[in-house]
Amino acid sequence: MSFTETLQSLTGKLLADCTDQELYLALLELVRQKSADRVQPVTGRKLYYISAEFLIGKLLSNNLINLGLYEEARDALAAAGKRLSDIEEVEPEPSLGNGGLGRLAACFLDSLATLNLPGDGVGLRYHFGLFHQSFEDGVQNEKPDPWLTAHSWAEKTDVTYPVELAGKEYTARLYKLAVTGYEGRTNTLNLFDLDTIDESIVHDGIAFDKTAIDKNLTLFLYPDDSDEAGRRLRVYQQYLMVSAGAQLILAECAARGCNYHDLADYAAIQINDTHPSMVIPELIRLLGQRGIEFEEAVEIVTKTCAYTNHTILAEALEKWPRAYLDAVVPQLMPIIEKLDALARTRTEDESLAIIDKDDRVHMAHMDIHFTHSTNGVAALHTEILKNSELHGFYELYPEKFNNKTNGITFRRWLLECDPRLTATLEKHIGSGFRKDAAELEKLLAFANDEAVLDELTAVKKANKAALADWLLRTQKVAVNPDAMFDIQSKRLHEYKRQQLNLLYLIHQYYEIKAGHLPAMPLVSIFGAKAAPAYTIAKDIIHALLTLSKVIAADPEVSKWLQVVFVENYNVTAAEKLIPACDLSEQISLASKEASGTGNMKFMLNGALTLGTMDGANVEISQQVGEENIYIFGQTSDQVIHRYAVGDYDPAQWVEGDANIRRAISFLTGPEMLAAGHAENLTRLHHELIHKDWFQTLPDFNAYVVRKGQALSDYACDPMGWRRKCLVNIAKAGMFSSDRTIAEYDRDIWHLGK
Ligand code: 475
Repeated sequence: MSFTETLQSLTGKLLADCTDQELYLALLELVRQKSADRVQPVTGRKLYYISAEFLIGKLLSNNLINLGLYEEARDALAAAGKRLSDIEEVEPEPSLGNGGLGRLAACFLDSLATLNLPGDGVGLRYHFGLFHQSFEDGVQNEKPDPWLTAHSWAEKTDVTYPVELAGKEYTARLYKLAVTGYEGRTNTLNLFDLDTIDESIVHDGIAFDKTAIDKNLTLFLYPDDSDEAGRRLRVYQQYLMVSAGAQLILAECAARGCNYHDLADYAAIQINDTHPSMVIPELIRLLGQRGIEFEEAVEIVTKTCAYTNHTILAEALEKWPRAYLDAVVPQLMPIIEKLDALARTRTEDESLAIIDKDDRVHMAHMDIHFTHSTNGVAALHTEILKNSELHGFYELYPEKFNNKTNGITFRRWLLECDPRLTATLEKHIGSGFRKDAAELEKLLAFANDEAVLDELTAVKKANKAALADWLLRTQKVAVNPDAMFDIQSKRLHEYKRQQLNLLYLIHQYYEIKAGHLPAMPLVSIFGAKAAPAYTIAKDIIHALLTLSKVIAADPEVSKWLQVVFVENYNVTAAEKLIPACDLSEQISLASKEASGTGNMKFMLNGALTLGTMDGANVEISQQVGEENIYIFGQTSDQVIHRYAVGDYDPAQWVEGDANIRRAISFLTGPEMLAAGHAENLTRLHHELIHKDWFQTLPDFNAYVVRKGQALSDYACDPMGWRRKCLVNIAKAGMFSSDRTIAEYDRDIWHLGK
């Protein structure tokens, strides 16, 4: 049967007569059948990547690519007058993650299946992913973001497990979502849910009654945790995930012949940050029910589990008040107490205890004591964990600490999002890079080949035109595609310093007004969601939206400068933005961004990085060489020192520097107040002058200079710029998640053995 005939047999009609919706469902069914053919039996150790988030994004095109069906599908549809890109739009995006941590989990699943490794995900089937963001009157507005339709990728199964929450029994149901590898096997993402969830209890945006657990437990990805009921709900969610997950793991291993004593020969469990940490006591509890004594259970669990840390920000390290756990998971508390007592026999250092003197349970501490591996996600991050944040643990267990620098799947972040670049690369270096990312280095041979550099420039130009069309269609803004496209897209957080970019833009506004024209017109594009309760983050969004209006209304400035804030940044939007970027903003305060993965995506797509020596920027800089990246700002040692001394006073920087003073004052000046809200602008102004916890001001001048350099290189040395872009693409190979996963397997998991 031809591809067209296969699709027609699924729809029961000629393709030309089908709606996009019908074609979408037919393709979904086809993917389902083809991916089922690639399920393989498991032998030896199998990985369970347990994570509260899997930011998988839309799956249709990704699955078609991985199954080798993309071109056929596109051509068959085209022959019937249909466009695959229109059909992609029918699919709702599953936004089952907040940002980096969740997207990393999705990339890892892709690489596991591609490398033919047995590795499944375990998580929750949230009914609504991360909220849908819109801007109303310059302010972020949140609405639910449904993705579950009658026909969804996640298939309901008959498998259920009992889970006891606050003394009451609930039934967790398993849903399975096929994870296709590129020319590889099919693995599974196991998502748990309750049958009793009631979507109709959501009201006024994303508000809902937080007490009715049977109705709300899996309604939302991370409900707002700014009040107590919300935080408790998070514990409920986490326990549902780990208890059902642990029961699934034990059942699967038993079915393969495991007698529980040898669990570590059958399973490797990766704990993705602390959200799944309760899997440790839960497994000990379940092993106990199966006749295994506490001491042996501790040993088995330690051998089976490993922990990844994704952040050093203190507020993100989970510490649950003991009273919450007593209320929600009383069955775990005796075990956690015994683990605390056992940990205290290994060290006298009170700061390494699991239960502290204020009766808070430190989830990360439990992970480090009772797993065999703790890893950071980029070289600098792991060094900071070892030398400062987790230094006491490192002294106690040096052998447990290791680094696994993050990576991204090139199937989604190159083949799918940038078909033009993929085709150009293939023409010159063959298609080996699709499976072996290191082959991208072959491109270096063309670093001085003008024809190839011209082709790369043409690709970027076409991608920028495509982004301009998309912005016009979806955001109703027109941009000049001949300007330099500068993009900062990531979650809105003060440590990521969108406010530094904001101050730069204000600075440029003044410079242009004073007749100091930049080398190039600049379009500065932002994409970012702020947590609903994160006031200052929302103020930064407001300031950027307001500045965008002020500049647009000023013909003198708008010729040179435009600020665009893309609504509802998600994976789908990222796939449009990244291939069209010239300059990638990775400007976190050094020491604060554990790794970053957007930085890798932009580089792979031929953007140059403007960044601090933070997270994986350090490794990017090592890969490309300092002449092919724009680095600025304080080093992590300087930052850590400044925090240690504790004498940072932003007011001194404001007093001592006329440019800083001018830029900050503008926030509450007449232009901004006329276009925005005094409350938000004043609060942000106050925060920057009196607190500036993430040290924006000490890096301001270096940032202005370096960004000016990038603009003038782009404008005045196009050949040099293009060569730098080529080097960035060629050197991106090390940031493939295939490399990352191979390292996890080599050092931690030993799968299939
Ligand atoms: C880092 N999320 C990035 C990425 O390793 C890094 C924490 C608490 C509650 C909810 N979400 C979180 C994170 O900590 C997170 O996303 N961390 C990020 O992990 C993957 O690249 O630098 O910030």
